[in-house]
Amino acid sequence: MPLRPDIIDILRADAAAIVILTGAGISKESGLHTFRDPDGIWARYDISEVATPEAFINNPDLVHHFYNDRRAGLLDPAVQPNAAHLALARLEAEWPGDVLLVTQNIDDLHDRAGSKNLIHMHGELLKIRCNHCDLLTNWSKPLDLGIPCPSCAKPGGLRPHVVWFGEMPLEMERIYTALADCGLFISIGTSGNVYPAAGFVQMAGKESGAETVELNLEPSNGATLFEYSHYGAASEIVPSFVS
Ligand code: BJW
Repeated sequence: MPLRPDIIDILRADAAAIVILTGAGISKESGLHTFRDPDGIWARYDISEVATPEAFINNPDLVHHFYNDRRAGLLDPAVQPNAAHLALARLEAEWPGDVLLVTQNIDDLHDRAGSKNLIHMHGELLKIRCNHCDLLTNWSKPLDLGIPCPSCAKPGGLRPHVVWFGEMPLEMERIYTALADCGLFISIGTSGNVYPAAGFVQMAGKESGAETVELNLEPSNGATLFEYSHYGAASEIVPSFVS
């Protein structure tokens, strides 16, 4: 259904709790690649070779190369939060009720834009963790197998702090609680291919009675599950929807 122009004002008056899910599309205009678009990351890499625990066991050098490249790309000074990231940070600061931003993105553009109540459900590119001692460390350099853990000093255990296929996304209990309590669920820049995130719209809408809105370049896999939708570039449609 086309977006109702007054919906955000009605919900603002009710101080409804909002849960926002973002995906790679929101960072596209900041200069980062999406995954499944024709020019996306999975057109250049085989998912099973870089984004599974088995890939890291079989070919850790390739997996480190993949994330080292993306880390360097994220740290390029030209890559900055765009108008959509900034609009969501403003919404959180100004909205009379709770706003939880759940991102599937491992970039830090929401953090840099100023969002505070933020969950990185698929991890963070600028963090690594040690498989031996579980230490989580901020990391902005290339990583390789030979680097010992800064805490336990053992080699070979450091890995990107990201969630691969078959691994449990982060902070799921907090996300499910927020979905059960929200009055509005907004999905932005995600193709709806990857679970459990692709199932959030049904939890918020059918199970919790929230209004559901999709803001994306094109209809996602789950487009028919949303009550309202608006299609276009995130940097244009997100600021105009939330302000
Ligand atoms: C624009 C735009 C512009 C372009 N403006 N828009 C059923 C239930 C539960 C699990 C499964 C299930 N069936 C299968 C599973 C397992 C699996 C899965 O989902 N597989 C599918 C392929 C079917 N899921 C998992 O393994 C997950 N773990 C798990 O399920 O644990 C058990 C569990 C069970 C029950 C409850 C809880 C847990 C883990 C998934 C890990 C995903 N990891 C990746 C890579 C790691 C991080 C990284 O390297 O970055 O995460 S895959 C990749 O896809 C990445 C992304 O976060 C994720 C989603 O991609 P996203 O963001 O949607 O990007 P695209 O490219 O697909 O879409 C971009 C969109 O933007 C497009 O629509 C464009 O049109 C649009 N766009 N420009 C606005 N300017």
